Amino acid sequence: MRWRSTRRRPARPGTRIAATGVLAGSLVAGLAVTPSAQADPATTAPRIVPAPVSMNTVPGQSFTLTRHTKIVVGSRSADVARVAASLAGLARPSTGYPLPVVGASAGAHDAISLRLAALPQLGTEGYQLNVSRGGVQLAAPTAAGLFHGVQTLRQLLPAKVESHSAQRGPWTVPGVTISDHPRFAWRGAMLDVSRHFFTIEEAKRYIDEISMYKINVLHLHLSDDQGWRIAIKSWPRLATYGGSTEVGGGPGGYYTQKQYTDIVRYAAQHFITVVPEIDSPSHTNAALASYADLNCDGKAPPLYTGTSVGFSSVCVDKDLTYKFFDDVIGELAKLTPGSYVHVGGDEAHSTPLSDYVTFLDRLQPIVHAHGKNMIGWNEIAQADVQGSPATLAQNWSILDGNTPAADPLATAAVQKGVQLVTSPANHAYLDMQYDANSPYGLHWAGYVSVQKSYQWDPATLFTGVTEQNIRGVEAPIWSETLTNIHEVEYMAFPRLPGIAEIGWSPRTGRSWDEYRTRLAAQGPRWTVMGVNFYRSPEISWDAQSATR
Ligand code: NGO
Repeated sequence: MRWRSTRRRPARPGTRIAATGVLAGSLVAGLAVTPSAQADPATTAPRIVPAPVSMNTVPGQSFTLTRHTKIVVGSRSADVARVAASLAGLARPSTGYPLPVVGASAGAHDAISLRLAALPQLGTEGYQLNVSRGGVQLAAPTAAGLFHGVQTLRQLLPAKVESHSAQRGPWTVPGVTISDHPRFAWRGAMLDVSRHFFTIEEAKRYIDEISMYKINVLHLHLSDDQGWRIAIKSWPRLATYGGSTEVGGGPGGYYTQKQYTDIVRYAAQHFITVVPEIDSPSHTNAALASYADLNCDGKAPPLYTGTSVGFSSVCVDKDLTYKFFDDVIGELAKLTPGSYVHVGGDEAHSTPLSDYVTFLDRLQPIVHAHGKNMIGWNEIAQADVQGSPATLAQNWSILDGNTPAADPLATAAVQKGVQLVTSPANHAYLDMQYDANSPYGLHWAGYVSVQKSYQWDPATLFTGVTEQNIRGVEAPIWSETLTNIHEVEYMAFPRLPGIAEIGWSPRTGRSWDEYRTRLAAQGPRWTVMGVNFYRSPEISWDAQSATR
């Protein structure tokens, strides 16, 4: 696609800064902002990621929190009350203010007010945020919208609001009017907990971090050759034996069903839907090692701790194989409120194509029988997949990102009415190294700089695929080289917010030069939060980001 560079024309104070022209943050009143180490909050349009659909800055107006400020909940809804509580939980420790959560009768003066409102134009996740001298008014059609609005409000407050200890104010929110809603319904992040296991605390920390950028899907890659990570009661050895190692031979681990439910619930509180993946028919060595009967020759292979792919396959001819997936998907479906189960389907190099198609054609009805829709990696488009019900194919091809290319699997999916989730490996794979000096990561899809991770668009990846064929975007993070959440953070930040923006913000007006000035403002926030981010030299980070 053709990237429009930021149009640098002067803005009058109060100018509407909308995505159809110039995105928020690119302009100072009367001055273009160049990527700078420091931005003066008094004169700069707020730098929000993902960029809101529209933002008016209101000069001369701002709201400063005081010890009398209250959080007013204007709707009787447990979900809204929870969103209010999360805002209070964030801001109380750092401001030192009581910030009581109170009902609408307390009045809206000196308050942050949250209320549900009939605003159908904002869809199921949008919100409106108005900041004026008297307070902050946040309105949305759903609690999810209010939650996303709170994430924007966080970025309007000084970075130190993220601190767990009392900080000095002032806690000033600039005067703005924001109207915002997402471009795509699916804005995902994938965590591979199979190659290396990540604890529930680590999974929750990642949920905290991705939800700040309005990600709404957490895809958990729960099984692979190196480890099975979810307890299945009808096949207990999957977890106890198949989960007992990981890449490099460490002890691995698995989630009990109660722990998995805890992650799902925690994600839901952040308006994130968990999509569990059981990879098949390849990437199944951990299962094949756990149960000899799943193998065509009846012999269990040893556990695997290397990093090869595509060597394992379930036995497509055995009925037991389908009983196995029926049991596994059945248990998982009961634990998963979201409507999707991911069945993998990638890199089945040791499964002949006809067997692969037979397998997928039998697997899809099993997913549907348990009341779920199916998503798989784009190879599933070779089978008789059905767009109705809403099967999805997750494309992970290497693509130019700016010039549409013919992609046979994407074409096949779309011809079957299947929508795409786009994860181009050379742009969206967060496990790719930034450059040759990156201490972790792979580079089979090339090096993925921050700029490269941002400069692509889902609607212009493929020839013959339009925006209507696309459900959204997803940033996978595979963990062959990543052993803990700090290493995951280093790969995800600062690239994940850019993928989140591609999923949320309008396409028109996005430009790298403008984006990098907004991204620079995230550095101090992550520094305060203790997020281990890569201080890429591509970004002129705001000063407070440097300290470590
Ligand atoms: C590929 C492969 C995974 C690897 C990953 C590493 C897909 C869909 N299958 O992506 O097994 O872990 O690359 O980047």
